[in-house]
Amino acid sequence: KFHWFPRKIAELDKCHHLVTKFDPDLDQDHPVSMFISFNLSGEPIPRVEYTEEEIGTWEVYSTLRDLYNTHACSEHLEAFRLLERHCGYSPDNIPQLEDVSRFLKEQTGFQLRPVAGLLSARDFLASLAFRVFQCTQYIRHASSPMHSPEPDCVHELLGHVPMLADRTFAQFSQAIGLASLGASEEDIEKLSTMYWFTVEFGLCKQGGAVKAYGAGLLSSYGELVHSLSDEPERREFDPEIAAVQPYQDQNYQSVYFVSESFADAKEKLRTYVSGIKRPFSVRFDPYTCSIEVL
Ligand code: H2B
Ligand code: FE
Repeated sequence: KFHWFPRKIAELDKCHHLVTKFDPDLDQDHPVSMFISFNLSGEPIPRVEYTEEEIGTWEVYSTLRDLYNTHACSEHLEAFRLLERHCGYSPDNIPQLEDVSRFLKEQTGFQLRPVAGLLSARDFLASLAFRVFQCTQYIRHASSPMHSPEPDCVHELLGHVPMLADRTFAQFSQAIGLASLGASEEDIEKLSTMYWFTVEFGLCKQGGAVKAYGAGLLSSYGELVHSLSDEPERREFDPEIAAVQPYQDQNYQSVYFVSESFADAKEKLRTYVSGIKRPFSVRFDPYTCSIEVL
């Protein structure tokens, strides 16, 4: 007997279990709470009119943007330029998820779906199997513009979105999602830890240097600097090891994993996933956006 999982994209409507409840005081002024539960039936993602204070918080954009030139991987930099040209990415504008989702759909087939906060690992990973990224639409509180304990649109739009525009990275993300479908609690825990050390805090080699591709790094000025400094330990990416490595969610990581390339990371992930025991295998059918169970 295995855990229920979505087989059609519409069933992602059942994958919206929030892990942490919103602080009701913060929630009130976040218009997103009114439309968190709409489906993927092709309706556009509602546009949000952000307040002046919120747009003020978004200005961390400029500080991060400057650091990307030396610290971000080339895939991120390249996509960022396109997002600035086509999706309203700029220091004084918070891009709209609908515009970004359309862009990603064209680049890699990924699409965004607005979500009200931190989801359970199982639900979050399941959506990746369908190339759906569940994305917050609200912005961190103005009192701490440089840090957010939960995902917010600074983290999603500056960290995750540019990477999801890369073909190989998109395949890597979907592969983690497919591996999670119907997996045991223990395997979900391992996949989610591996996700942490790659998609969130991963580093990669590029032209003789080490660069950042993890969204947790690319949305945090302090940790981005720290990750490439002399302080932390850097190890070669090995999914077996990354899946059980203890991690920090209160402080900067003391260990980072460095991939040779996304193609190499994808290949290593494939080997790792083939060792996960499930009484069935799955395949994504891109024509129907559904999961075939074999
Ligand atoms: N939920 C949301 N809304 N955004 C995320 O980035 C996220 C999540 N990441 N739930 C997940 C958990 C991640 O930490 C892994 C899979 O546990
Ligand atoms: Fe994230």
